[in-house]
Amino acid sequence: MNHPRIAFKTVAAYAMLASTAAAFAHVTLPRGGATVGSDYDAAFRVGHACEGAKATTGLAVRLPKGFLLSDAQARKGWKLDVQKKNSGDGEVRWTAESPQAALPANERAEFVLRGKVPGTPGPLWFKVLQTCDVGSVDWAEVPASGTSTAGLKSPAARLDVVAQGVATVDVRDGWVRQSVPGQSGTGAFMKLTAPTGARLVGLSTPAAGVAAVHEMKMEGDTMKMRELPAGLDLPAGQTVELKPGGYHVMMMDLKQALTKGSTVPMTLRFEDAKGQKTSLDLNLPVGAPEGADAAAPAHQHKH
Ligand SMILES: [Cu+2]
Repeated sequence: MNHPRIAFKTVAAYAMLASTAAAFAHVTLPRGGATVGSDYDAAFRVGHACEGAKATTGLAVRLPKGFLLSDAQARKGWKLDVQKKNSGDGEVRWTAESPQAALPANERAEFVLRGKVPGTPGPLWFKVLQTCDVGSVDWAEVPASGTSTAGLKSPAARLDVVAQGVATVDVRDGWVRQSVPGQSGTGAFMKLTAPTGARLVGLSTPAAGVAAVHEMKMEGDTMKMRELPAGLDLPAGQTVELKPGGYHVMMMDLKQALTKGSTVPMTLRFEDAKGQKTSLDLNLPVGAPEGADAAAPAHQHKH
């Protein structure tokens, strides 16, 4: 399916979005999750976050219920306080003992703790208070439904507890570009990671008559998009990004204008190498999230 005229319009709009969206250094855990009941090293990635601050001076991780802490890694020059509870919650706190030990704004670091994850699958949310020489950020927002943190200003760090032997696909930062009345199509974007490899073979949404995965390619001097007939390959452990100007979910025959702030339900269907089929229900927010272009490597460490 070629529709170059739409492509040109959307590309222009994307370029504008990219230049206005601010990069944001969220506190995150690595993708891929943890298997039910396993011992897990939670390595929190911390970057610069506090407005106008020069360094991060403290990090306090509130442990979610069901996560049984066994250990926390000490940091040189940092005081470690561990408040352990048998019920599984509690807190681990690192505090820089001197300005020299603090984490400079232009550096990133991992803060590691270890514990046992629950025996039932589902997301675990670790709320993290990041304290700086000036101000603090509480990474404590949890989505009202689903697991997408897109649109949240200061999301908690998410850990997916996954069932053993089930091919799961991690979906992050999903969003749908808003549309105006009369507009027939728009795009949806997200980051997909399949720990053991999979293929995105289909998708559907009640918001559009047709939804398909497209790629964008220059043909001569024309940007064209076309449907990927065999679906989108998700190599094991690699994050594949659907983003403006690249792979995207093309939504055609929109049922109505998609306004910023609303959400769009979408079902993704996957198939693994053995032919096993899984599906995933998402609720994608409409509107480019703050930091929508943060995935571009050049922007990642900037404030
Ligand atoms: Cu398209």
